[in-house]
Amino acid sequence: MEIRERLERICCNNIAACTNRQLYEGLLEIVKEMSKEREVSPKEEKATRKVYYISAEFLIGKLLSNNLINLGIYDEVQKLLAGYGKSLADVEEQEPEPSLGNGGLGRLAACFLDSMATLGMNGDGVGLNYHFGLFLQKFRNHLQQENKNPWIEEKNWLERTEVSYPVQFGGFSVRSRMYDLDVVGYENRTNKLHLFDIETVDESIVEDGIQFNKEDIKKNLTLFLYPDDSDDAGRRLRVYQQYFMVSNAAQLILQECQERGCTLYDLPKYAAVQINDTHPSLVIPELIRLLMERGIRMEKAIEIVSQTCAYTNHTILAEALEKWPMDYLNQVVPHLMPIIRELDTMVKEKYENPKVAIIDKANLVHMAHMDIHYGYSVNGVAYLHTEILKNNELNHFYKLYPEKFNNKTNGVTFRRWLMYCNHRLSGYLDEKIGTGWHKDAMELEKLLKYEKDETVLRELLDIKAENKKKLAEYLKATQGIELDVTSIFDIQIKRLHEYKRQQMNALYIIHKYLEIKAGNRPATPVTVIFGAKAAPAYVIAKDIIHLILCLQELVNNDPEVSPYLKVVMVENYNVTKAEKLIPACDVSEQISLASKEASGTGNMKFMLNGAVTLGTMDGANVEIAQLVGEDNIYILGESSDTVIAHYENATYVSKEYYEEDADIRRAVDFIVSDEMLRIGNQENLNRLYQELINKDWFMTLLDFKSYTEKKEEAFRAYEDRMGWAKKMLINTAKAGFFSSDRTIAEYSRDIWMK
Ligand code: 26V
Repeated sequence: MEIRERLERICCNNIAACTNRQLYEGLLEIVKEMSKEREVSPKEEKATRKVYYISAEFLIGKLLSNNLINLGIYDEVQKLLAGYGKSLADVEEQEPEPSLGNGGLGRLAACFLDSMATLGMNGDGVGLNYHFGLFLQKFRNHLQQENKNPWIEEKNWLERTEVSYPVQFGGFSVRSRMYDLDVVGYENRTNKLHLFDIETVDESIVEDGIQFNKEDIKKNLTLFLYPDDSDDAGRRLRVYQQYFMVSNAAQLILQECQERGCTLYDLPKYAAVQINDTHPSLVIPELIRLLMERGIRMEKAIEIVSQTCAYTNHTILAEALEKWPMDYLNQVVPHLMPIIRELDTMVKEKYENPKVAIIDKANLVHMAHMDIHYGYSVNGVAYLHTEILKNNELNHFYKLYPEKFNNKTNGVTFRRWLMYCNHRLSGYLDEKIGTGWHKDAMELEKLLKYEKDETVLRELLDIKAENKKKLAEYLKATQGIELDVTSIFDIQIKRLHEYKRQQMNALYIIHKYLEIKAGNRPATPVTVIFGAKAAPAYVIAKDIIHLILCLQELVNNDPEVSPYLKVVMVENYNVTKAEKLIPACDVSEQISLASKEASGTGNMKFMLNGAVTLGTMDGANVEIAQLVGEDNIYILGESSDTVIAHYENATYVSKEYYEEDADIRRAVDFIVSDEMLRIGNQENLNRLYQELINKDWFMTLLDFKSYTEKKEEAFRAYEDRMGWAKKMLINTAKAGFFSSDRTIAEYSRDIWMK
């Protein structure tokens, strides 16, 4: 049946009279039906090894438009609605965004699911059905406020399934329920994202903001993503969540394998389990336990599981590498402890070095160590990151198992991050180089032949200008902020963390503000845009948000400065906002302290959409620089080697930079100036000031000088519009390598189908 007829049936034969809500719900049903038709039954399955991508986060974003594109009916639906005076964009506004992730790691998992389905692979995601996901951010009195973020409406994308498993915790047990989301590949098969939940969850126990009783596991287990882990109860709840997730995953994997005729001894032939960071690491002892329960002796079970599980590392930050106290594990999963102890004993018998032990002297269980010893692959997420793992962070392990280590540079799905979010550019590329790039991203290189074509370069500038206008309208409507669309849009959007150094960007704003005050006005005005959520218990990150919000007020209301410089902090930054911000960006801020950003994926999305990177030699920026060449990227700051040496020898002293450089001192002192204190809070601003001078663990002041110089250089280059457009073109043309289709093909070749 035609889409129009189907929609009419749902909308009582009168599409023009339908509300956007009705249209959304109607399209949701149609898309669900159509995705079902693309499911592959186990019998038709070609590959015997199925991928289970287990992850605590899947930052999938809104699904309607993405699924329409992947089903190949986006244009048709858009035209159909337009014919009745309706706008698909307005209909999309009806859909709540599921915020089932914190940032890059979760969004990567979502891109990977898209690519697996697009490449026709048999691969599902397994995670948790958080009812409120990541908190909803509001700004009040220049501070971040956290609120719950419900997304599961009566009509939604989730399908309740018949699958339900018992999960045993210390002292009590629960029953799970599996909900499925369809993962529609681009013009290809439909896979599943399995999200587990329990039926006793009680949304009403959430008090003001995001507070709730952390001890009442049966009521709170799947309420929030990463509940505040600043206290013991919060941390324990994370262990409950993690075990609940992996016990369900393990039971599902064994059930599906057996349904496909696997003897369990053959498990590695039927299943590849990818452990996305250490949150799902307990899947290793859980699978061993379940195999033993089914009559396989321990040694054999360990061997089977070790050939089934592979681990991806996403960070070298010590505080993010999970180590759980034995006390917690004894309480939450006592039945796993004999297995974990045995795994540790085997390691200790084989290797003397205490640094590779699973259980350390302080009785902490190192989750990554368990993954490396008892998984068959360990991968980093960008070239530099994997090198640092091999040569520094995980060097002891690399020496033991060099063959397990491999790199898989991250990627992003071009369906969402170009075709959907930037219709104008995507359509223009189709005209110029054909549509082959939709499936083979390397075809974007065809654009290079227009490098010197002034008409094309001008078109690219026009498209960017239109996208900037559209963003300005959106920010005006949603946050009441006026943007100068002729200004340079300089954008930094990512989780708030000291290592990402939003504070360095804020110091630049102060510097620029004072320069403009002194009469040094930029040729083209600049708009510095931020979007970031800070973890609720991360005090300094929240102070940095406070600083930015105070600067927004100060700068934008200063008539001497605001014609030349504006500051915008976008509220509740999420996938939907990223989709609007990225196409409108001129300068992409990727200024992490070298060695600390494992990869970054925003950097890839910006590049693809024709922004020029201003960044450090960190994560995937290194590969971007290699691809586009030094004329088409602005690189600043010290190298990862220098930074690593500073940490090793404790040679970085921020106060020295503060005392020796007048510009740095002027900018840092301004944080606690009278102007700022009139707007902001002494406590927050002073704490941040002290932190920068006395600690600055992530070395902001180290790169400040180089940063301001490079940023000015980039802004100067922007004046040559044709020269800049050429840089934009080269960035888009060279972005093909960063398609998650390429990344997934590599995972498949080197890890899953090996
Ligand atoms: C986690 C935590 C949790 C506790 C508080 C501090 C903290 C700091 C960082 C993290 C990061 C967890 C792992 C993660 O999200 N890594 C990101 O993974 C992306 C996909 O591979 C990658 O592009 C980012 O560079 C990396 O930061």
